[in-house]
Amino acid sequence: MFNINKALGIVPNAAEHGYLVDHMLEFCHWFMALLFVGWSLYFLYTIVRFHKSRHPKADYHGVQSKASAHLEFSVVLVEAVLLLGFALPLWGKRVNGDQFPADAEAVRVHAIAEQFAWNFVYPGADGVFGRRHESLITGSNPTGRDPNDPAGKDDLISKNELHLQNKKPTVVEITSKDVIHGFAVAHFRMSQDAIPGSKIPVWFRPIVVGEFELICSQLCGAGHFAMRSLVKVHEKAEFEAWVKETTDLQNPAPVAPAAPSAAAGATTAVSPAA
Ligand SMILES: [Cu+2]
Repeated sequence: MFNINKALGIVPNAAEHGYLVDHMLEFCHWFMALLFVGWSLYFLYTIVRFHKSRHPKADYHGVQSKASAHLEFSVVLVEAVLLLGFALPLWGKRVNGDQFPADAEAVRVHAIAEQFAWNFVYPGADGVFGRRHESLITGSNPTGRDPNDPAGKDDLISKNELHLQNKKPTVVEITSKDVIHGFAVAHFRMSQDAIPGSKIPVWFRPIVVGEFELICSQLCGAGHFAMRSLVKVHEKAEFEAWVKETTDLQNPAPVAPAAPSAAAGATTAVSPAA
């Protein structure tokens, strides 16, 4: 069937819940197209039907038939069904805390917006985000990480690159350092404002491996147009490799002290090539 969403240039869906949004959009577009054609035809009809040559004198009683009232009522009914039957339940499902994936089974990221960039923080190997505070934010500490919190020692920071694992539920907690920004990924059919002082969680499950674009969806200043970020959805092994590589780069494991000579001899014994 002819797909209005596609004809209007919607980007392909890349998130599990995206099809639900697309179905609703498709239905809305068909409904609006029907209304547009219907009312346009009615408009043309009235131009002819009530032309001055046929009605030299105005009729002060107006329409007697109830047809237009019934039509208006049906339109309101369809709109109510759209809103109460589709839009609100879908929204409820997306924001209901009970339906969020458990921490252990999700990729968790904190997204911190600023003029004009995105900082992403991952909890690192311990799975715990370290403390952060806005008073600690400096040029070299863009996320305000508290150096005294051991949980934050292994946190990973990625600027303008959001790395995700395909098929794995993802929870992003969104906030902002300065003004209101918007976290919007059209391919994931999602958009959520980033509000200073608020931490707003969203969740989704990417289902397509590839590169997508995250844009700021709130006019946030002179550099707004450039406030975009790469979203890279990896296969599991590739994602784990990225985590390891970033960990080695940002939080290298402390170098082990030189082994005593006896141990060195043992190593030589099992590995003659060395
Ligand atoms: Cu912005």
